Amino acid sequence: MAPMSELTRDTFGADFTWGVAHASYQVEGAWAADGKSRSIWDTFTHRKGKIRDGSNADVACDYYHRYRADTDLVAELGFNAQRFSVSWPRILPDGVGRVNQAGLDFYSRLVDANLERGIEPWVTLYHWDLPQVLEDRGGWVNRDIVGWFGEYVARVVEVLGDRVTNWMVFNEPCSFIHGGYLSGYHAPGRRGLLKALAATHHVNLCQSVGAETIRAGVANANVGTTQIITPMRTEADTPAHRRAAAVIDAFTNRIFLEPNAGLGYPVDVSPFIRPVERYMKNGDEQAMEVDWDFIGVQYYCRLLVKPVPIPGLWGVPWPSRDHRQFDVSGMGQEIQADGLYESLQRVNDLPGNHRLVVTENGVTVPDRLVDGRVRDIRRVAFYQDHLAEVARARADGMPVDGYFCWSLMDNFEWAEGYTARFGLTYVDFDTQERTVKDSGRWFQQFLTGKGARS
Ligand code: IFM
Repeated sequence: MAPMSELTRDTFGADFTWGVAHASYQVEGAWAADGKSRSIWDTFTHRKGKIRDGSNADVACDYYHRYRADTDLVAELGFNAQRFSVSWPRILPDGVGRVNQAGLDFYSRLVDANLERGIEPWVTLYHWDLPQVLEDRGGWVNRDIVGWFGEYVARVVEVLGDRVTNWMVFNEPCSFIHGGYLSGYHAPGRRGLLKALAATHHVNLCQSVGAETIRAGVANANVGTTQIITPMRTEADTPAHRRAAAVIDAFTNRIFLEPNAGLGYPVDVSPFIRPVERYMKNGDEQAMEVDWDFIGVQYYCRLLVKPVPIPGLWGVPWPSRDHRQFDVSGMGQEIQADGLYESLQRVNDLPGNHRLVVTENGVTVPDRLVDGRVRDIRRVAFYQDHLAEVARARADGMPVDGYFCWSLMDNFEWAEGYTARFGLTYVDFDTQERTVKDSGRWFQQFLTGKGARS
């Protein structure tokens, strides 16, 4: 593999997309402005004890009001794409039916702000902020959501489809289903295997409803979705370890990747997956198949899996900090760049002609603003190492044609609140002042040849 010092922007080709990513609830704030209704995250964060620092995203980065200046920053740093998500409760405050024009207007202005600066907007339709009114009707556990979601997507596409080409249906189904419906660690805070399996199936059906609705409304659409890919490792190579890793892998990766690729659910791997069949109707297996233009690969870490004493049934993912051989992020995630290559390869190996885009990759490290500067050298090294893996994947023939940093700026990190900073830009959440970190300047230098700090 070529060391990063030998890589330049040109290594990735002239058509490569260089972007930054963020999500509505994490940055927008304006939680009750201009006709928006509550999302499940508004409800969840306003409950005691759910968020590590007791915070919420009522204001967050105030991107709803500052998106123009923030989009200037995207351009200044040399990126040519900005990935953002649409908040369903801004568009349809009742979940379905009545349209909130002010909500649509916001995203329309945001799209224009990108295009005026020569930045391609990449739109995610769902990044976890379900309208609370729909959660009250069962949320992702209720199969009616397939129709609700189709209606929502159609409303967004009608307005943005004349200017937006690049679409992603979901952000990381595994994260919001496992967090929201299995462990209850994320909104809406429900717990239970059957709830999680029902939600998984409905999301998989919505993947194809979303893709079809976009294609019906947008000429030349580039249609994808995003998946978090978590490679599994074991401490030892025993049958019990391998079995545990296979079960966790099926639950975490395969159950979300394979149905859309026409491979069905991996029900034979574990009796904990088979109950998903309770939620399937005739024709669902075909209905879930999607011919993606691209699949967005999101990679943060690998997991170390240990078997637990229920022979052959289950395993436990275990953060690698026990392992002591890898650096770990501020959230205890193993930093191991070749896991990105492995993740790309895995998605590339699925049936279909999809291209690959790294739609999220980034790290939280303990940032400190000292004398107007954040010297986040570990984040710079992280990006260099991971970009080298993208270059390696391309050199080996994988069709990877874009890379999005998570994230443009520090923002609300779900249950971690504001304790975990992922940005290329430091945000002072009291004043809303932005300070580009050394990692942002490194990207600027890499992408434009100007601006790096010594
Ligand atoms: O902040 C999240 C994002 O919303 C989804 N992917 C992982 C990021 C970092 O944890």
